[in-house]
Amino acid sequence: MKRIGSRSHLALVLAAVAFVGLSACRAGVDTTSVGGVAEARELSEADVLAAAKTYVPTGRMDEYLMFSSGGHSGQVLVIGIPSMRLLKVIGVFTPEPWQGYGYGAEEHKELMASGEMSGHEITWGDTHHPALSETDGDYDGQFLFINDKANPRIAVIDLRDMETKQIVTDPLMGSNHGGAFVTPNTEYVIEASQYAAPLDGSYASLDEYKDKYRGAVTLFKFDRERGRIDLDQSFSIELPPYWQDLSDAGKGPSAGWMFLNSFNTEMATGGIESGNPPFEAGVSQNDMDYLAIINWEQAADVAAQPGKTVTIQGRRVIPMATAVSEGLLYFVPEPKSPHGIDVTPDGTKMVVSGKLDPHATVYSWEKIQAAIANSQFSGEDEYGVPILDFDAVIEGQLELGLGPLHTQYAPDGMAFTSLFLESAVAKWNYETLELLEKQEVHYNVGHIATAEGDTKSPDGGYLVSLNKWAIDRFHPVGPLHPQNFQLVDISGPEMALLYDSPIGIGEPHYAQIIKADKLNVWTTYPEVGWDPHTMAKAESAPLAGDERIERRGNEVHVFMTAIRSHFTPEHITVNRGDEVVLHITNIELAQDATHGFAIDKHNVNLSLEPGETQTVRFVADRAGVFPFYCTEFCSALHLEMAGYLLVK
Ligand code: RUQ
Ligand code: CUA
Repeated sequence: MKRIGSRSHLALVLAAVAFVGLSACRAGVDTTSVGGVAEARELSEADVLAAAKTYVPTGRMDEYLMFSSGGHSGQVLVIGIPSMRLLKVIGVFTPEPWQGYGYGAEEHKELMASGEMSGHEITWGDTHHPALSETDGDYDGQFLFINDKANPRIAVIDLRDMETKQIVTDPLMGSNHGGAFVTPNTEYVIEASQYAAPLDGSYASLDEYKDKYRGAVTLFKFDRERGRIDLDQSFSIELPPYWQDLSDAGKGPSAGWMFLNSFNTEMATGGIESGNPPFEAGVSQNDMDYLAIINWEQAADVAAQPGKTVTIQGRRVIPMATAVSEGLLYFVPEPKSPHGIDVTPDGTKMVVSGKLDPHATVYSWEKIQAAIANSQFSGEDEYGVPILDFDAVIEGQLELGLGPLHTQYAPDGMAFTSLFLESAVAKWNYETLELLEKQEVHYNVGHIATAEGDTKSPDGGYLVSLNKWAIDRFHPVGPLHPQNFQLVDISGPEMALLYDSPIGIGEPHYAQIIKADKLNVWTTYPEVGWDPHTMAKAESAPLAGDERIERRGNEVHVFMTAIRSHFTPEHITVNRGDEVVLHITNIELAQDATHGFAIDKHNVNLSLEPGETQTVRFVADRAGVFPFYCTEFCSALHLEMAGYLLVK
């Protein structure tokens, strides 16, 4: 870390601004002046400056919001920048009790059930890459998508209420990684497989790897009106059994195309226990792997033509041979075990960095197009995919340092690349291919995110380094260390580390940072009786005066309202074996007047936000007396906001 100026110099500088007249003394420390506090806390001038740049006084708001993956927590984190304050943990693939997500509401049960895979209920996810929806290559603040690497799925979050609305599965893939990424107008949400497996989900021995195992990329069609992915309009493209990694969509001149890198072009199958080379060695033999260049716009046309696709596990798939014959799929060599692929803001260049190669390789879109037009191929791979000539399509290579992974952008040709092995961020210019500076980070940086960094007009200003290890940065909390998000000031000629932000759930991978004023977030639901699942007022929502209990055969329907500080009704009496259906509306529209609804010993807990209505259905299978109560401290008489479920 850079330390500017000596302590005595600092004291002089700060003494000038100190509030001398009223200084109070605590053991000889002047706690009423900046200089006194800085001296007592041993803060350098750079420290005080960093604090001043990140401190957001009470009542003021952050300039940006960062949406970060929550890693294997399965959730999404919302963090303010520059304060780095955690604002929300959005329940996505994992139940989240405070939000009542996955604890009783029928709507959430359906959502969770839609994420079942191979007949298993899955209650976690490994979220890697959040993607904000875009309009004309710019974040539009409407939706957020995120992938689950472990169980190939994509979730859709509506940014009006920041709640998960949809989970779709990708049964073709064994696991996924290259996504979520969106096309410039969010026509498609893209997802690519990682570890190859048979697309039809069947068993195949590893001896048949080259024949039966496959990769794939799926283009999920997004219906912006409905705010949902439309599986009927979605399709996949079959790929060789390389392990696909990250992807990015073209923009500007490269709009309509996408880029997807891969490793394990060796098609190693591991087996250390039988004396075979372990994956880590087998997968890293080739000096070059392949960057896939895919014409998604034309692929969408091909997918719509009769006879051009096959159906596998209910999904439309363009076979590899068709992708080649239709000119949808090309490869270009990329150095060694690449990880990140990031298209420049103007869409003219594609930057690839390889874990085992110290360079950033910069491809020219113009040269790629020319090579495709002139069939300038250096050969084809084992599956007949044409390989463009490497030297014909690169703009150049720049040595950045050890273990370059991911690149983010700022204005004026500035690029920032994480260096995993060096624990540093390299700043360079992608126009002139000059390395400008490096900033140490702590430690083992994976992704980095810059403000509006994936748009056609990045803002610069801030960079967040999402570090894999924290080691000595925080007070120990046991062998499992917090994750460390480090905020870096990139507004000046030199980068400056501003803040360490421990994250108590892991392991976050990627994040995107959006200007806060682009978001249009609701502070209450628009109307009383709102169903966040359909994003409309529910016909069936009980309103004030509608409260009642109706028996329909074995079903007991309870129409309940919640308001500070009571539920109506307060007594629910049923017989053992009855099916209880609770319809509950929070009939208040006051900001922050959220009521919870928990039934003891039934694993039910709802969060009824202002205006919200929800339904819970369960069988009263045990006789007894079960209090129910509001779990949010909503008023002075919150403890009185309770009732009894009496099961006879
Ligand atoms: S990963 S640390 Cu995006 Cu899943 Cu690179
Ligand atoms: Cu409602 Cu406490």
